[in-house]
Amino acid sequence: MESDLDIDLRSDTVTTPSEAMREAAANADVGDDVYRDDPTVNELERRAAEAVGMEAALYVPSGTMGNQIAVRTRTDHGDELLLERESHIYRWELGGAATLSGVQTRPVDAGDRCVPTPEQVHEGITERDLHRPGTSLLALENTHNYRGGAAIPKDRIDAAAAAAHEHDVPVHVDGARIFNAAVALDVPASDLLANVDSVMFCLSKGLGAPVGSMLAGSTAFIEDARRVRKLFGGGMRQAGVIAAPGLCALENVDRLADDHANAARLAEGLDDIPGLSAPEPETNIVVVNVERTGDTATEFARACADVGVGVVEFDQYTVRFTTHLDIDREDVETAIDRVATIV
Ligand code: TLP
Repeated sequence: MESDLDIDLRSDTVTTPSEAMREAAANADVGDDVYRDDPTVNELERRAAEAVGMEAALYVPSGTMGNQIAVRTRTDHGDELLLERESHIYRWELGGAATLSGVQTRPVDAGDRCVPTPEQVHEGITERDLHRPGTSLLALENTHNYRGGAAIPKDRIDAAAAAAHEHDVPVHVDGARIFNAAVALDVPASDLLANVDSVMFCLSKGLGAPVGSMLAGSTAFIEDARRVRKLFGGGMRQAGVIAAPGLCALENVDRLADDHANAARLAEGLDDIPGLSAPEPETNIVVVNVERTGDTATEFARACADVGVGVVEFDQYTVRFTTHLDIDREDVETAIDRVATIV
């Protein structure tokens, strides 16, 4: 089913590949990547690892698969995975940690801090004994999607990671939008990740690639992760065709600042509409509370779709608007005007 949304703010995943990306795909040098023979994938993995300051990286079909490979690589059946209550891995990955890795998840409510405090980490980690399973991974998220694209500063990540490391528990970051965090905080992504053990980031979100995510970490971790990717059915062959647009996507980091500025304007305009409440966003995600309009999020999202504006519902009374590469300032102003007509 094709979309009639001419201003599609449902997600930053909806971008279509640029001409440069299509050309790169058409001209990519390829080989069988399961034999590690694809020069374009190899180059993407090298550049991606460099971009996040890790030793090695693995190209995976999606962010979900990248996160789930990290969980499976780090855990054994019956272990515990410590994570945040509103994290993507916990809420939106179909319980994959349980079904694919057989782990028990232990959610912590970090509130607006988005990352558990060191005290919460110490308290949340269980040491293996006769009765208790033992924690083998802490997962964090940056930016934090559900909490409005919040960009988590380095000191908060480092504090949680240090607490986990005291128990020899490694730390994975779901950095689907790590470069949005880096741009918003004006620090290199590698600084934000300097004290964690692995990161997944998406090429297919704000960076604009049609498909693909990267999992990065130590060389030994990525070797293990490569086997798990195969196990999960993610071993790809002449993947250079899709990795080539991914290489173009790595050039789109700095321009994320435009998406953040557009999101700020969008939030301001929506917040001015009586009945809507839209706090100032830190990155490209605007979470709007619609309760005072008398509509539920479902009704509001449907009304937005009727005027060609795509949004997604988050909760009973909250909807998410996301800016991206295919949305310019004029689209933002038009979206605000159209939403004003339906409230
Ligand atoms: N999130 C999607 C939806 O699933 C909600 C979106 O439109 O934002 N981590 C985070 C923080 C994410 O937001 C997402 C995608 C993923 C992982 C999964 O990535 P994909 O969709 O590539 O599997």
